Order: sequence, then structure tokens, then C-alpha cells
Amino acid sequence: MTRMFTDCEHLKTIYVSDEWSNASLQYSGRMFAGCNSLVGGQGTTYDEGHVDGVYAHIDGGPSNPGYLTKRPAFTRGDVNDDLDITIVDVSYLIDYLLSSNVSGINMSGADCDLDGDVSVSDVSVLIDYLLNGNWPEPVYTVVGTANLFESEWDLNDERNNMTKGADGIYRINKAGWFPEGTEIYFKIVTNHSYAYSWPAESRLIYIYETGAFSIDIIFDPNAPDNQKINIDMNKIF
Ligand SMILES: [Ca+2]
Ligand SMILES: [Ca+2]
Repeated sequence: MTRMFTDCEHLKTIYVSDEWSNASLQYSGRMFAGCNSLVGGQGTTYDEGHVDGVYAHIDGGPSNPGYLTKRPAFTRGDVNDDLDITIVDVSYLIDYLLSSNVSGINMSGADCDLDGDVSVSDVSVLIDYLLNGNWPEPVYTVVGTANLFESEWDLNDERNNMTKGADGIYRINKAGWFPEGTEIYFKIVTNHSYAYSWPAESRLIYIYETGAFSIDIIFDPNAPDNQKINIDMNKIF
């Protein structure tokens, strides 16, 4: 792989799968020489002191820098899985809807409205995205046990839709009186579907002491999975 990417000065990203390894790389002199625009998946930038195959691995950030980027399992809207979102994806999506032939289709990427299903509504969402560069605002709903949420695990109960704040964080407040030992379970779902929902199982709110409580459920869709949900609970009396 000597000089494999030498002077590819416009090359920004090199995608590889999890399977990639540089362990058996023998000849890699100047592999990345002159790749001034290259950036690894964790932000490692080109360094002329590291142009051979030592950096030919998935970027691990400052502690384990590399020039490569792990290929995502899917990219929203990239129906044909070529890492680009274009009008070609619309035609792949329509072909799939007409033929039900999944070959060449990344079904997760094709679910443009994130409702867990590939249907004609994904076509209009994808066309909108291509025209204006934005995906529609998702609807986040808390679904759970009726002791707090009034309905039992109902994906479509509008009363449990969360409200987005100016800070981009979604919130909902619920209140009720509960005897000690009450168990309240919930999940937060996207666009009335479990396809994108947190946490993976469900979250428990356990009432340790009989009383009336005000419970704020706070959701940050951009936080890492284990930090998306916060609960702020106050005993009123
Ligand atoms: Ca594509
Ligand atoms: Ca869909």
C-alpha cells in the first residue's frame, strides 16, 4: 500500500468496516503523504509526521489517532448505501416500493421519517430533505404504564408528547399521588414507533414513599444513549 493515497489532497474521509485491520500491512511508506484534507472519524487531522500505515486504522481520537472512519451501518436517506444522499436515493426508494425487492436497499437508511417502516411517506420526507436540507422535527412521546401516563403503553397518546425547549431538550411534566412501592415504567419513542426508542428496555420510576409527586421527564436526543433521559422528581406533599 506504498503511496496508496499520496497527494490525494482533496480526500477528506476514508470509510472502512469494523473488519479492517492494518496488522498485516507490510509496505505502507508515504501511504497518506500530502493528504492535507484527510480527517479521521474522531477528528484526527493530517500530520506529516504520520504518513505511513501506522495511522491506517479507525480513528480512536487523541489516545489512539488514526486516519480512517468506521463506515456507519446506515445513513438516514441514503437508500442505496453509497454514503451520499441524492435524487438517486429517491428513485431507489420508489423502485423498492413498487417491486418490494430489497436488493441494493439499505432499509434503515430508507426509513427517512424514522417510523420503523419503509413506506410512501418516506418518499415525501426524502424529497423535502433534498429540497430544503432539513429532516422534519421528530415527535417524541413518552409511553408507559397507565399509573402515570393515563394510557397503557400507547404510542399515539398525544397527551404524552414531549415539548421541545429553546435549548433543544424535550420535556414533559406529569403529576400524581402514589402509594409507596408503586412502579412506573416508561420509554421514549420517536414518531409513534419503537424503532427509535430509549432506553433499550424500559425505565423504572420507583416510589419509595407514599405521596403526591411532580415528575419531569427530560430527554436530550443528542446525548449518548445512556445519558439521554433524566428524571426530576419532587414530592409535593
Ligand atoms: Ca445514496
Ligand atoms: Ca418510514
